[in-house]
Amino acid sequence: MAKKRNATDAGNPAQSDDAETNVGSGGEIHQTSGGDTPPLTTQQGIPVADDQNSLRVGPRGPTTLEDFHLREKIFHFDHERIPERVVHARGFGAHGYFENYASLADTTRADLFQRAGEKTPAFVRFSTVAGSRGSPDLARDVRGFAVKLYTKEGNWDIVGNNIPVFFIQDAIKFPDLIHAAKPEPDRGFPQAQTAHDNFWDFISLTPESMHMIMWIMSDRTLPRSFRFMEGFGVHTFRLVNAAGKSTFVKFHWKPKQGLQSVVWNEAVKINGADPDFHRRDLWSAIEAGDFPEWELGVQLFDDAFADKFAFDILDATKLIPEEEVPVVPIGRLVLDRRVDNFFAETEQVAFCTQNVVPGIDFTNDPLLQGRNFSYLDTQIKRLGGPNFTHIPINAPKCPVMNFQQDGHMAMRNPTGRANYEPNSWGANGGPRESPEKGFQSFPSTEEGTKQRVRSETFADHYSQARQFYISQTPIEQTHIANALTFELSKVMTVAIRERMVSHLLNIDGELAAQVAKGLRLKDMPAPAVAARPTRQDLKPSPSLGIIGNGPKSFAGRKVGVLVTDGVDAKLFAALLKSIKAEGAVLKLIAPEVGGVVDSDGTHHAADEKLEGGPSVLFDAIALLPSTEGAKLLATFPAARDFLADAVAHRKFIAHVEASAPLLEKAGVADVDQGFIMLKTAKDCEKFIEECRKLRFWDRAGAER
Ligand code: HDE
Repeated sequence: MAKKRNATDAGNPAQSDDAETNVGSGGEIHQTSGGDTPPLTTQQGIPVADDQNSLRVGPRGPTTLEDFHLREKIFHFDHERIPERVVHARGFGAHGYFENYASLADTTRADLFQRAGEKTPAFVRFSTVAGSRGSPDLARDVRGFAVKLYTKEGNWDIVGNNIPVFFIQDAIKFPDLIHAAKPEPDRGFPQAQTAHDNFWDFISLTPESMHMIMWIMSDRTLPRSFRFMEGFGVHTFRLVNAAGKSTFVKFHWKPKQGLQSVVWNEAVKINGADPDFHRRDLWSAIEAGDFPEWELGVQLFDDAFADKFAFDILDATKLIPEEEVPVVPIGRLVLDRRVDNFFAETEQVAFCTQNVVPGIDFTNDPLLQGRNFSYLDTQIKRLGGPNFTHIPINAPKCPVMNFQQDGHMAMRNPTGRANYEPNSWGANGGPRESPEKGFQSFPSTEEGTKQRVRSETFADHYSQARQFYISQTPIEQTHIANALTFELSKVMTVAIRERMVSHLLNIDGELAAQVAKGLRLKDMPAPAVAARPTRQDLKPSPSLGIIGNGPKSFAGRKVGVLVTDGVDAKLFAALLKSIKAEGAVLKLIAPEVGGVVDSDGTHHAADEKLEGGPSVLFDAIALLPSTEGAKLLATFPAARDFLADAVAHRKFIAHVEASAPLLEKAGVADVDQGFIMLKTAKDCEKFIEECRKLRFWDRAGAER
C-alpha cells in the first residue's frame, strides 16, 4: 500500500499542488492525479493505476504477459526512432514568417509576392550534411538552409545551403559523393568530417568539385551561428508571370546580423565544450526576443545574359558574381518562434525541392532535376508512407482537396461518395482542375538526342575556384591553405595528397605551394590535366568573403565576463550597460555557478562555472577579478586557458589592472591594441566599439 507523503518530502518543487505524492512498499515514489492534474492513461485512454510497477505474481515473482500497460508502454518506446535523414541528419528548426516588400507581379505570379507587406508563415531547418543526428554542431561542413513557405497557393520549399555552389554537376554522382564523405564503411569512422582518405580520393578524381572545395575549406563551413550565415538556393530557377513570361532567378538569404565564422582551433574546442552550440544559440536568441532575420534577395536575368555569361547557368558548380548581376532584396524572413516539440517539427519536417507554387519553376539543371525525384522518395521511406503531408509541420495552411486516399496513418480522410473525377455527383462531386489558377509548367521547347553526356559548357572547373580564392582577404586565404593542409594531413595515401596539390596548381600557384610545404611534399607534382585552362581575367568579387561582410554592430554577440568575489561593482554595472546598449549579451563566468559578491556586497548568480564556460563560447571576453581573485584565478588551468584561447583566437579582451597575475600566468607577454584596459564607463563603451570588428586580426602570432 502506498503511504502519503507531501511534495517537499518528494524533493520536487515543481510539482503541481493538485498532485499527491505517496511512497510505495518498495520505497518508490507515486505521484497521483487529483484537482487539475489529470489521470495518466494508456494510448487507448484507459486510466492507469500504477505507473511504477509491472503486474507480477507476488512481490518477487514473474511478470505477467497480461500487463497491457507495460507491453504498450515498452512497445511504443521501442518504436520511438524514425530513420535519420541519409544526409543533413543533424539539424535544428524554428518558425517565423516571410514578409514581402513590394508587388513582384511583373515578374512572377507567385501569390506570396503579389502584395506589399504580405506575411507568409515559414519554417526553417538548418543542418550539417555529413554527421549523424548526434554529431557535434561545429563540424567543418556545409550547412543546410531549408525554408518551407506555407503560401496561400501551397507549400514552396527552398531547400538550400549556406554555400552558393555544389560539389557535383549531375545528381547521379550524389550517392558517390556522400558515401565518400560519410564514415568509411569498413571501420565506421571518422564521424562528421571530410578529413579522411575516401573523401579526398573521390574529390581528387572529381575536378568539377574544385570550386566547392575552395568554399568548404574556407571559414564558411565554420559558422559562428546559424544567425550569422547566408543561404542560397544554388540552382537557377524561373519566375513566371501571369502572361507566361519567364525570368531566370537565383535566390539568396542575407543575414541582417552580418556574417561571422569561428576559427578552426575554436571549432575543435567548441565541439567538446558545447556540441549543441548552434542549436542552443538559435534557441536562446529567439527566447530572448532577439529574432534573427534574413533578407531574401534575387538575382534576375534573362536568356540574353545567360547566353553571354562566361559559364553555364545550369551548372550548379558555378555562381553569378553579385558584381555582374546585383542581388535585389525583395522581402525578409524573421524567425520568431521556437519549436514546441523537436521531434514533431524539426525531425518530421519534410522538405522537397519539387514543392514549387504557380509562378516558380525549374530549369534543366541536372542536379535540380535529380533532386526533384530524390526528396519525395526519401520522405516516404523516412516518415513511413505517403501521408507525411498530413503531419502538421508538413501540412499546407491552405485548402487541400483531391481524390488521393487511404494509406498508412491517413489523418485527412475525405467524406462522401466521390473519390474520382470526372464524376456525375454535381455539388457533392468534389474539386476539379483549374486552368487559370493551377500550376502551369513553363512551356520551354526541348529537343535533342537521348544520350548520357555532360555538356561541354560545364567543362571549366578551375576558373571560379580561382576567382573565389583571389576574392578573399589574406587572412581568409591563409585559413583556406591551413584547412587544406589539415585535411590532407589526415589522408594517409600520399598519392591522394599529391593529386590534390596538382589541382590546386590550376587554382593558384601560391596556394598550392603553401599546401605542398605544409604537407612536406617531396616534389611539387605537375598541374592536373584541365579540360579548360583557368581563366586569369575574372575579377575578385568582394561579396564572396566573410571578413569584409561582417556586421556593423556587435548586436546579438556574447561577451564572457570572468569575475571573482570583490568584482568592482561600478565597473561591472558600466560594462553591463554598454553591452546591453549594443544589443549584445553578457554571460557571467565565475569560479562557482553560485556566483560572486561584488565590491558593494551585491550577489550576482553566474551563468557558467569557469570550467563550463571556456572563452571559445564567446565573441569577446572581459576579465574583472578583484586583486585577490586574480591571484586565485591564476592558479586555475581553466582560467589560464580562458585567456590564452581568447588571445590565440584574436578576440577583443577587456581587463582591469588587477588581472595582471592572470595575464602573466597565461603567458600573455604583449598587451596589444586588442586588449582594452577598463577603468571608467567610457572604457567600457570603447571596448564594445572595438568588438564590432569581431576580431583583432592584427595580433602577432602565426596563423595555423
Ligand atoms: Fe539534398 N538531400 N540532395 N542537397 N538536401 C536531402 O532529403 C539530394 C543537394 C539539402 O533540413 C535528403 O529530406 C540529392 C544540394 C538540404 O530536412 C535527400 C542531391 C543542396 C537538405 C537529398 C542533393 C541540398 C537536404 C535527405 C544531388 C543545396 C536537408 C533527407 C542531386 C542546394 C533538408 C531529406 C532538411 C536533404 C538528396 C544535393 C540541400 C536524400 C540526390 C545541391 C538543406 O533527399
